[in-house]
This record gives sequence, C-alpha cells and structure tokens, in this order.
Amino acid sequence: MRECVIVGKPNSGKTMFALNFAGYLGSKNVDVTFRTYDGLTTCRHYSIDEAKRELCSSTKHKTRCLQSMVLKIAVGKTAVNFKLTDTCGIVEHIHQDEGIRKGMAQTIGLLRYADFIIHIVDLSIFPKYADHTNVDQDFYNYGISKNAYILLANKVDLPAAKENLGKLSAAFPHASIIPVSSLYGQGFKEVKLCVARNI
Ligand SMILES: Nc1nc2c(ncn2[C@@H]2O[C@H](COP(=O)(O)OP(=O)(O)OP(=O)(O)O)[C@@H](O)[C@H]2O)c(=O)[nH]1
Ligand SMILES: [Mg+2]
Repeated sequence: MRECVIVGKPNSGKTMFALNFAGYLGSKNVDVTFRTYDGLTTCRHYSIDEAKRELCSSTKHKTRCLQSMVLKIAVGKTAVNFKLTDTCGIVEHIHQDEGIRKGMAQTIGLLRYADFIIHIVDLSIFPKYADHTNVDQDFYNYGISKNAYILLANKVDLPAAKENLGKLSAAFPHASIIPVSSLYGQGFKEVKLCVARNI
C-alpha cells in the first residue's frame, strides 16, 4: 500500500489536517496505529471528534511517534486504499526530551520510504521563524528532489496568514503550494486531487 507522510514543524497543524482530511474522504471513525521508535505498535479506534480532542493540541510536540490511518480515496472510477501517516514535528535544535528526539529521528527515517510527502507550514507565523537553515527549507529541498511532494500553507483562516502567502511562494518557488485551513477544511478538494494523482 502506498504511504503518504505528513511532516512539518510542531504545531503547524499536521494532526488536525490528517483527521479532518480523513473526515473529508468520508471516514466517520478512524483506526489510528501508533508506532513508537522502539517498535511498539498499538491501535485505537476513535470517532473523528474524539481523535481531534485527544490527539491535537495547541501545545507543541503533542505527536511523538508515527500515527497511521488507512484511508480510501477515489482514483478515477475505483477506490484505492492508502496509508496516511502523521509524524512527530521537527525542530532545528537538539531537543532536551529524549522521547521527542527519537520521535524526530523516526520522522526523518520514514521520509526516505514515503511514496508522497505532505509538508505543512503554519502560514500565520511564516516567515517569522524561517531562514535558510530552517527545517522547512530542508523538507522542501528533499521533497522537490523526490518529485512527490506538496506544500500545504495552513491556517489561512487566520488574518495574519493572507499576507504571508506571497512570501511562502517566494521562499519555495518550485513547490506546488495549496493554501488550506486544516481546521475548517478549506483547500481539501485540491489536496484530494493531488493525493489521488500521486498514490
Ligand atoms: N486557526 C487554525 N488553527 C489550526 C489550524 N490547524 C491546526 N490548528 C490549531 O493549531 C494547533 C496545533 O494543531 P495540531 O494539528 O495539533 O498540530 P501538529 O502539527 O500536529 O503539532 P505537533 O503534534 O505538536 O507536532 C491546534 O490548536 C489546532 O487547533 C487551522 O487551519 N486554523
Ligand atoms: Mg500532531
């Protein structure tokens, strides 16, 4: 089964995107498989609302391991299953928490095997924390080289985001950028078309 991986900085909206996108594709409930760095695998069944309450947070590094769901998407006249994997957010510095360092290593490990990369940035704060040593730049460079990559400019519902879209396009000129609101589902139609083309 083809695997799409969602990467980005902590708090960019990766988990919110994964769960609301699962809802957009027609899932009312999801089975989330958690895979830790040391190989422990557990699975939990949630309604989408329950999962959002438990797995999303305004506090950084809520997600600390790989969280996968198998979803169905229409490709032409057939429905195709694919795996959507949410990951531990990446920061530039060496984090003091060993669990988070291992979670970040897991994210980077998975990137090499992913069939398609969904990179999410929080447009409401971009480019405040961005420069050329930035991890977003690394995701972009790697994604472009793999040729299986989209950049989601998230949180477009927030006023600060609108004026930053031009800056994002200038910083990442070769990316296919889709403005989205993971919270409200804005832009999901375009994301669905793009994912369906690439899995
Ligand atoms: N306004 C707005 N808030 C959003 C949007 N997407 C996510 N958020 C909020 O941003 C915060 C972080 O969302 P998460 O989905 O948990 O972020 P994450 O990237 O998974 O974060 P980590 O697991 O810590 O790496 C939460 O408070 C969300 O409600 C959006 O499109 N618009
Ligand atoms: Mg998360």
